[in-house]
Amino acid sequence: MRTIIDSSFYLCLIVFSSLATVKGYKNASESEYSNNNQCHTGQIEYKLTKLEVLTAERSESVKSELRENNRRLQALEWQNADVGSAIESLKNELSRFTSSGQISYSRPSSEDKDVENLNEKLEVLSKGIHLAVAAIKLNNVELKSMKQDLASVTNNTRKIVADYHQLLNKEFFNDALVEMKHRINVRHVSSDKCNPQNEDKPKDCVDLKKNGKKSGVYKIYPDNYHQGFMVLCEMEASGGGWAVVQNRLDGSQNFYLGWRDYKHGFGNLGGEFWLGLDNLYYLTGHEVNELVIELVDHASTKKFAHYGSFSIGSEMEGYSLKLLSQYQGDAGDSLTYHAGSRFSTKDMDQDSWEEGSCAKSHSGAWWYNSCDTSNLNGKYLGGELPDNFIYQGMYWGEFRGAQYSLKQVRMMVRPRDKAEENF
Ligand SMILES: [Ca+2]
Repeated sequence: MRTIIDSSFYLCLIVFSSLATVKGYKNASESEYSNNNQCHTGQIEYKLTKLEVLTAERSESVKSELRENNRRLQALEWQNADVGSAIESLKNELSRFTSSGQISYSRPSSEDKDVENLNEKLEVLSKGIHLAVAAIKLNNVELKSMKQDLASVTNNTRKIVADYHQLLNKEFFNDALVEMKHRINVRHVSSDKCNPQNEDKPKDCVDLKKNGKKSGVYKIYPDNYHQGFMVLCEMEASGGGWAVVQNRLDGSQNFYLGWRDYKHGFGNLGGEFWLGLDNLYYLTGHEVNELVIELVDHASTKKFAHYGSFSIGSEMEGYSLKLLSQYQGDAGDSLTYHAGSRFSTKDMDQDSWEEGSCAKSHSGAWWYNSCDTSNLNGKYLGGELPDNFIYQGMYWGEFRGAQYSLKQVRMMVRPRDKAEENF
């Protein structure tokens, strides 16, 4: 019983220390956010997962202790029952013996003294048995109370384990992180509003175009990312005011890269590059954008696909293609199949193909479903491809099919309701 109570107390300690740890993480993370506005979600999530595993192991050990104690209690009950039945049979034995003793009173007087002694002994023995029976009754009462205690401890432990699981599940932490991020963003936005200098800063390429800027690389400061980042703005094509998200034109940049590269962006804004999923989220995550994709094949045929509504989710949402609609163009729609899918890379499989990885299988990184009708971060292979290279190239299914690697691709976004000229 003592062990069980100790275990419960220990589990309480774990829960409270976990709470304290969560609080600690929260405070630490918040301060990191405040200091440099960098989201260390990955690191925090890793620590939380580790904590989850550790505490789950501890809880399992408490449960196993409880099981062991239940087993011991059961054994004690059985033992007690054995003792009870042994005493009962002894009592019967004694009663028979007493009866035979009483019969001996009618025997000759020379044996009277012996019989008297025998009866005295029997009396003592009988008292002893009564005492033993009383002790057993007491023991039974104690056992009953022990069982009640054990049930109550088990019940409490179950409640603690349930509370603690609820506390430690990932959803809880994700919610906490999202809330933290939101609060920090709000703080930054409000501090931007208090700072008149920020009012003049361009939030996107449309602002720069309104200020008469030509195509080129500029630093922009989206509302939800006050530190800003560099972006290539296209001011002439398709009405201008476009932020270029991806540019491929000669195969000089390797695009078969991992999650961190796609998250932060890579390449040269003056040549081939991927702007980065974080930046794409800052541009499109909080307001509806337009997306235009320009495609050129090796015969210099130019096509385009335009989507009137486009937005991607945060890293927490897997940078999912959460809004994509209103297609128009002459290239055909080879992206709607991917709407709603999360982004996948060779080291981060978030596609809908359960048995394998689309990113690995098709040598790219994309909003793979299971798997693709376009693969614009696929290999830069150059034109028609042999059968065994199907889906491997930088392709757009509706334009030249999956067995053709295009010559040039450019993806661009701009806020839908801000642009001066319609597409
Ligand atoms: Ca998969």
